[in-house]
Amino acid sequence: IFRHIICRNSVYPRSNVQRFPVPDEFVFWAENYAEYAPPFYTAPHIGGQSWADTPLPSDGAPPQWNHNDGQVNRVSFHGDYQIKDGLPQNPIGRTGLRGRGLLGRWGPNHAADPIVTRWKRDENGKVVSSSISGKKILQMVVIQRSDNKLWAIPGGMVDPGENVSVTLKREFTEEALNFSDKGNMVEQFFQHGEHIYNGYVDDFRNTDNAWMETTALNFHDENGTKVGQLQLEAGDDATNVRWTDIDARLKLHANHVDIVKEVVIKQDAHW
Ligand code: RP5
Ligand code: MG
Ligand code: MG
Repeated sequence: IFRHIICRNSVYPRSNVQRFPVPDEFVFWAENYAEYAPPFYTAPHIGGQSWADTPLPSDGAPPQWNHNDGQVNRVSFHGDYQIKDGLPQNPIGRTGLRGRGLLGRWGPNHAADPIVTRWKRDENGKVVSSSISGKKILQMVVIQRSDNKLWAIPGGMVDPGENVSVTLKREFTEEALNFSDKGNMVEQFFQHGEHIYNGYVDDFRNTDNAWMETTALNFHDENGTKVGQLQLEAGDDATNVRWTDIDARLKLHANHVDIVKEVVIKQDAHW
């Protein structure tokens, strides 16, 4: 069973709040952890933001937990989550921190991750295979995140009322093409995605009451003549962008490598 790691035992990002230590054996809520006393923290700057919920607990009507009202999707891919003391509970388990931290929503915060791939080619345009596995080498577009400096899938949050298919193309255009509209080719390219993953992301911002979930699709440029030949340019919250070879040495933000690995299996590529 999956246990989150990245969202435990560290100082919470952009703060000096130390998470309460959560050893492996106490991650799941079902394990009794009597000493557990995590601090409560919500980053001050998210107050009043249009993309953020209002503070909890409050006297007003609570958000519609486990429900999608067409604007905000509060449904988790992991089934109905519990509400404890008025706050939604992380479906994977303890993170050492209560509150929302840097996340706007209580409960699931839905993101979308476009995995844009092409085959590695030599200078003559011939596809390169690994001398070890004999399999073709995949390349993908990665961006360097400005918040933690880690390379990552160019993903982002689903805006209120936005269809995930729109988020996938929008975030790629913002972060890897610096908002430049490359016209119909990119539009067409993003209409043919292969579904890869729906669910929890082990993101460094997760808390006991707010967590990231994503929808990841693979957009593959088989001949390298579409997005595979575009000039990339980092934009928005990305400080760098590049094509990278995919293999067992790849290190990415959160547990993005687990998601990328699924693409490798589907494409029967070198790992
Ligand atoms: C990740 O954070 C998700 O998988 C997605 O890539 C990203 C969304 O957050 P922002 O990039 O908008 O910060 O964990
Ligand atoms: Mg973004
Ligand atoms: Mg992003």
